[in-house]
Amino acid sequence: MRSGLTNIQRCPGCWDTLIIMAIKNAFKELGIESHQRVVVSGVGCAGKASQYIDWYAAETLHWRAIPFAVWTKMANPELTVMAMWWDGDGYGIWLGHFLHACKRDDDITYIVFNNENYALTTGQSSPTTPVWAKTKTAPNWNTSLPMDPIALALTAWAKFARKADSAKFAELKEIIKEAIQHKGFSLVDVTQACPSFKRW
Ligand SMILES: Cc1ncc(C[n+]2csc(CCOP(=O)(O)OP(=O)(O)O)c2C)c(N)n1
Ligand code: SF4
Ligand SMILES: [Mg+2]
Repeated sequence: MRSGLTNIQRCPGCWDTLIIMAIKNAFKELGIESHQRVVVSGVGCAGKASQYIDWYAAETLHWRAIPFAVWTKMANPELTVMAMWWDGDGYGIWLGHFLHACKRDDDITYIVFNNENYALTTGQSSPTTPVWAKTKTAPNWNTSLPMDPIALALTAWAKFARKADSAKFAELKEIIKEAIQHKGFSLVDVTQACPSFKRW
C-alpha cells in the first residue's frame, strides 16, 4: 500500500497506468505528434502522469490544471491541449474551474481519473464515493449521495461529456480519441480501480 507521501511511486496493479496508455495510444492513432500536444495535470496519485510520456507537460498545483490548460490553448491555439484531473481535485476542491470551462466551451480535453476516493492522501471520501462505501472519513457509510459528473457537465452546457472505464481499454481509447477531436470542451470521466483504497 502506498505511503501517501509521494506521487511518484504507485501501488502494484494501479489502474491509472491503463488510462495513461489509452491516452498515449489515442494521440498516436490520431497522428498528433509530441510537439503538437500539451498535457497538464494537477495533484493526485497520477499527478506525475503528465511527465511519463513524450509530450509537452506541466504538473500544476492541486486545483490549477484547467486554468493552466486553458491559458496554454489561448497562447497557442494550434496545440492540442489536455488536462488530466482526479475526482477529489476536479469535482471537489476546485469544481468551479470545471463548470466554467464547460460553460465557456474552452477547447480542451478533460480526462478525469475517477477512483471515487482521495487516494494520494490514503483513502478519504471524495465527491464521487458511493453512499454505501466505507472509507477513512466514513467508517460506517457515506452520509451523502455521490455527484454525477456527466449531469453536472450537462447542467453547465457541456456539449461532450462521456463516461468510460479503465477496465475496457479499447472502448476507453476510442472515447478519448473522440474527445480529442471534439472542437470545444470535452469531458471523459474514467472509472478507475484503486486496489489499495477502493474496496467497493
Ligand atoms: C490546495 C491543496 N489542498 C490539499 C492538498 C492535499 N492533497 C493532495 S492529493 C489530495 C487528494 C487527491 O485526491 P484525488 O484528487 O481524487 O486524486 P487521487 O489521489 O485519488 O488520484 C489532497 C487533498 C494539496 N496538495 N493541495
Ligand atoms: S490510485 Fe489507488 S492503487 Fe493507484 S497509486 Fe493511488 S492509492 Fe495506489
Ligand atoms: Mg481520487
